[in-house]
Amino acid sequence: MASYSQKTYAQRGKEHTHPLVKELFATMERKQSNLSLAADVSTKAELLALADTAGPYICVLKTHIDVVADFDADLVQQLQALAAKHDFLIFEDRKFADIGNTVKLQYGGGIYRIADWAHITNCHVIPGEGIIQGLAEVGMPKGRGLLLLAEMSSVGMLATSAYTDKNVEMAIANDFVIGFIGSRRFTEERDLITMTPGVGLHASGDALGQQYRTPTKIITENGSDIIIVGRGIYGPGKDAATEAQRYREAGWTAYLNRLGLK
Ligand code: 6AU
Repeated sequence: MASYSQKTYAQRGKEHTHPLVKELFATMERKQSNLSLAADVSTKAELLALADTAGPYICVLKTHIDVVADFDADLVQQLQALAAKHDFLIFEDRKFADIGNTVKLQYGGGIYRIADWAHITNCHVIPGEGIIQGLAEVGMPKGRGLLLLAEMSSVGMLATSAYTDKNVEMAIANDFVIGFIGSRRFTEERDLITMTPGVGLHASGDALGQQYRTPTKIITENGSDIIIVGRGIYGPGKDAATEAQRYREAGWTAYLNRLGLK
């Protein structure tokens, strides 16, 4: 059987059984985009402006909602309106890491009520499989999906070898898991997606351990599905609309090259 990374996003969407992943692949195909924007800005106005500017070029908006100083319920409503206007999904990069019972409370409640509006969220499996079960109890009935942090992009990260393999095992065994954060395709057992952060066309890293690889490396060579780009798009001196278009083009070209279509 051909690797999933040799199939088109459209084909994978058709064959997939998870409605959210079907929707994600269909969005990617419609917009010809495998770009997710990491919108790490600290005010409501900045986040909404960035989502509106980059919205036409992305398949997924990734948020860190707890860095927004003036967060309120209206921000969520406006983000949802932008998601509808520009046709993208929302991924709250919460990186849950506690026992099942606690993450249930954190995911469904509190100020942010993440499960009410984020199509996708992610977690570390350091506490064991209970974290997935706890999150699934809240997210499954709402049609949400979970990514496991099988690897990280930073210097000296500890998610390697046996730990990464455990992530893959747990992902295969749990229907609520739709894929991974990591640098490559991890399994052919079922069609689990990979979203990759630490992607840049020019910079090699930052002062705090972030490391950047190119879309070609990540998509064409490593078989990942979606590139996550933050400061490469909105960093100092950058025009977010121009950069979002550039990264969309780079990510899509890398995908076509992988399929041998370009
Ligand atoms: O492009 P950057 O470096 O400005 O932003 C990268 C984004 C940030 C990180 O919180 C996130 O990607 N990230 C993650 C995610 C997505 O879970 C994991 C990781 O290993 N490295 C990483 O940078 O919002």
